[in-house]
Amino acid sequence: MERLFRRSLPPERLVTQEFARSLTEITAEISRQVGVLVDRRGAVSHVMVGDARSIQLPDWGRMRAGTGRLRGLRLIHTHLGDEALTRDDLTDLAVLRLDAVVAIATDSEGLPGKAYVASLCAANDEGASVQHLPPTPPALLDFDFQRWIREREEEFARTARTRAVGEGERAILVSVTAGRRAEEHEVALEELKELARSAGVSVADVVTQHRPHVDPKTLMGEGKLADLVVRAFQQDVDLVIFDQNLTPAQARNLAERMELRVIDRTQLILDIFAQRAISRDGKLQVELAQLKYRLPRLAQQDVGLSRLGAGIGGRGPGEQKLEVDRRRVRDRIARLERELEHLRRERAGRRRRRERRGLPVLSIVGYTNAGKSTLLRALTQSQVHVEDKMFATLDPASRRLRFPREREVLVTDTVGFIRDLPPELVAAFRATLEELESADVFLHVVDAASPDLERRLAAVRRVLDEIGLGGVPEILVFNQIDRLPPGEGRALAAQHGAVAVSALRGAGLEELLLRVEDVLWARDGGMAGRLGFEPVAAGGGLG
Ligand SMILES: Nc1nc2c(ncn2[C@@H]2O[C@H](COP(=O)(O)OP(=O)(O)OP(=O)(O)O)[C@@H](O)[C@H]2O)c(=O)[nH]1
Ligand SMILES: [Mg+2]
Repeated sequence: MERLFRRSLPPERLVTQEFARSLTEITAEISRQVGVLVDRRGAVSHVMVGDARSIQLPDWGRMRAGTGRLRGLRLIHTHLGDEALTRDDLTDLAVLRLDAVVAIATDSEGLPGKAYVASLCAANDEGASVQHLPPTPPALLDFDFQRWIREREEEFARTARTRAVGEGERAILVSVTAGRRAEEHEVALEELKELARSAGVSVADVVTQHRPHVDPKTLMGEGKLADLVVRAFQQDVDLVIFDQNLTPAQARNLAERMELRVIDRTQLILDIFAQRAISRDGKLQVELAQLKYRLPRLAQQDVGLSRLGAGIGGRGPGEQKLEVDRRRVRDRIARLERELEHLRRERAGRRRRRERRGLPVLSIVGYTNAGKSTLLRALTQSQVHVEDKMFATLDPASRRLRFPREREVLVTDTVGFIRDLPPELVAAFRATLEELESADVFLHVVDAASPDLERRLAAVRRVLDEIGLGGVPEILVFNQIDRLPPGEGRALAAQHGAVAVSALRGAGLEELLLRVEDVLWARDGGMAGRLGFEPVAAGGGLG
């Protein structure tokens, strides 16, 4: 085996008959695969022995090649029989960005049979990223290897350049489910795409897997994971986003297997929050949520590193540095919590003063992107920020709204809700959500055109319940009815006892205001009766 290290190839050859033979001879002798990694000068840098069916490459976690570039090493190994490249071979090719992978068949006399060669190429329109050469004996692989590899690298550099222009990060979205119904799954994926778009990430590809049980280590099965690795290379993505929340261990396993940044839906949402936060409160809350999310992951990283400590990877942050990191994160969390508590008290004071002035508070709540801010704008002719992105609003905004008879209310708009938010995240936004505690009535805004309406409604009510505000009176507002066929929005709203509006077009607002008056003041004046108001649920005047 040692002597393999002393072998070398002429720099202009991918492989030679003689070189191949030195590998197949050993393979025939020991009935195991034998492989070498060869650099561009033709020198052997690693020698590996596998078993009869596969061969393991050195673990290069930390030595990842830069994007758009090849590693400058090719894998030349033997197969016991005449067998094409395996999925493992192709995965190694993609993950390690090898110059090429060559499998040489070993014949019954221990001589080289055909060589199977694959190399990476920039993803073309057909999506092909792996190029196979026709199987031939190694002796016939006599093209100019140096030139061949140079052309490939130039092609990579070209595609890397074209995509750097005006494009954000690219991601593959992944969803692995067990048990969820197909239609529900579809909706969840659409939402994930929407979240990605809101974060400024472009979606290169979507991969889904449905299995009886999710794998506790990596969620997806071995084969699917290997496919994902190849696709990630093919699409030249920067990261992979899972719809399912990943445990720290899963996130690490996946990142290690793919040598790519792997995040989950929660992290994506946190990222959007971080991009949006403007107020001091908002910024502190996002940072707190991010740190709380990171802390257990730091601990996890530590376990990983001590395991790797014996071998490669000793150059990474050591045990001590991580301990320091963890302590610093904990200190920072404590500081942020103190500061937020201080801001919270200030806000509570402001709220009390407001309450003393006796203004009723109407809080707009609802799923993200339902049109809450648009409704605040429409009701109060104000210029709050509206955008077709999830979580456009992070900081609460309040505006006065005047009713007849000198009556005034305060309308507040705040961060939207979303399904399956981890409790830590909700906790981090306590300060903002507390704003809702002074609400006399919720205007619960629903995007009536959403295919997912019922679930969104339920998700919002669940969060309100969780923060102890499930008992506050609610006026259900079915917004965006202009996006539905005429009459449909109103009918749908009527089914749910909701007011149908189009905040954007200003339709249905009068009915909404009447309903508000009714809920706020009916008890002490019978307002509704006098204004001739009829509840929408009864179908009065709508449709
Ligand atoms: N067609 C139509 N679009 C609307 C209506 N109301 C809001 N929109 C659009 O929906 C998108 C989201 O509106 P926002 O008011 O920002 O929604 P939001 O609920 O405040 O969203 P977040 O703050 O992100 O939670 C914007 O593009 C609005 O123009 C409506 O009645 N009809
Ligand atoms: Mg908003």
